[in-house]
Amino acid sequence: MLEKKNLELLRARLDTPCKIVITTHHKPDGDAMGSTLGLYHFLKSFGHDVVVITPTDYPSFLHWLPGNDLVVDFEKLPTVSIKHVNEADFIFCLDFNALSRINELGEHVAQAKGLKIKIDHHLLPDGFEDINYSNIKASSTCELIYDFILELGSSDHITPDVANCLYVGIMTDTGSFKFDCTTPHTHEVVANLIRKGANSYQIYDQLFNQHQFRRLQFVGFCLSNRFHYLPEYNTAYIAITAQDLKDFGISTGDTEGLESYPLTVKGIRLGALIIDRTKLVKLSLRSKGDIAVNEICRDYFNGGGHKNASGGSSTKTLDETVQDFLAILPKIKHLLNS
Ligand SMILES: [Mn+2]
Repeated sequence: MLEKKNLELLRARLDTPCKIVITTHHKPDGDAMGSTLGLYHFLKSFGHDVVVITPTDYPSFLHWLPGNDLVVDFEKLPTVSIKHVNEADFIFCLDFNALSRINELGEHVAQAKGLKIKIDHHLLPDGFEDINYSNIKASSTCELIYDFILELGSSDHITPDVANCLYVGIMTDTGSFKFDCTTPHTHEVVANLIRKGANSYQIYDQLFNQHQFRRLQFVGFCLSNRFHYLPEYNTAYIAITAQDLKDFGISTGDTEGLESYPLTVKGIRLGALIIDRTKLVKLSLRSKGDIAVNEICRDYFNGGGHKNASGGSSTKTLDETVQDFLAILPKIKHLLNS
């Protein structure tokens, strides 16, 4: 909930056209792009001058989103991006809780004069913002954007474009409504988004039925040759080499979804996807119940996220990173086997 003074301040200042920047975490996912573009269309409907700036590029399965062509990629257009950040009256920071999550763009946001509003659902925020609209119990940032719009009393500005964008983030961050974070409120929000014009079938089709055939072959290869099953620890992981990615012509977005396979095995409570991205080895951890993978990512892999879904990285080799991961298992065996 917004404090009354902040609600009044936002209502008053958003009443007259102003300059707004919306940004989100690096390598944006469905929730990051859905929330930034959903808020973009919402704010545009008031006549504001709005720019979405991403710290990096994002996967092509999100490029169909309305407004995609207007997104400014900081890595490609740093000067333009910095100018927008410096001139903005408002900077909305969505789906991240620490400026380190937006790379170098963070330094510019930190010193910008505009009012910073954070809307997010991650644990352990670092408090860089002026106004905080966060809830770690929310399924997604998109769900929070919906709540934020309602608190402003502007649900009549939820156009089909806004509704479609917000639906995307809720659908992706809840694993199509199957993760623990999916609440009755989540379903109420998506019901209203469908009423406002979100096309749930079309969104599903755009998100999940657009793979290249080689991507499916790659998934088959990983499940047959790169899948490791450790029943004594109720753990399974997939480790992918840089050469594997090369052999199948795999880009960043193509590995999306692989991290959920380990947990589909009966009895598995901790799953990892470990990929050698050449410069860094990236880890995506998933868990069930009380196994807090955000703590594992924070303590061992310079990362963080949600309790049951987190990410991190390592500067060591793939083999060394796998060994580091395996070395953690005996320490948490009591949790894995409880
Ligand atoms: Mn999110």
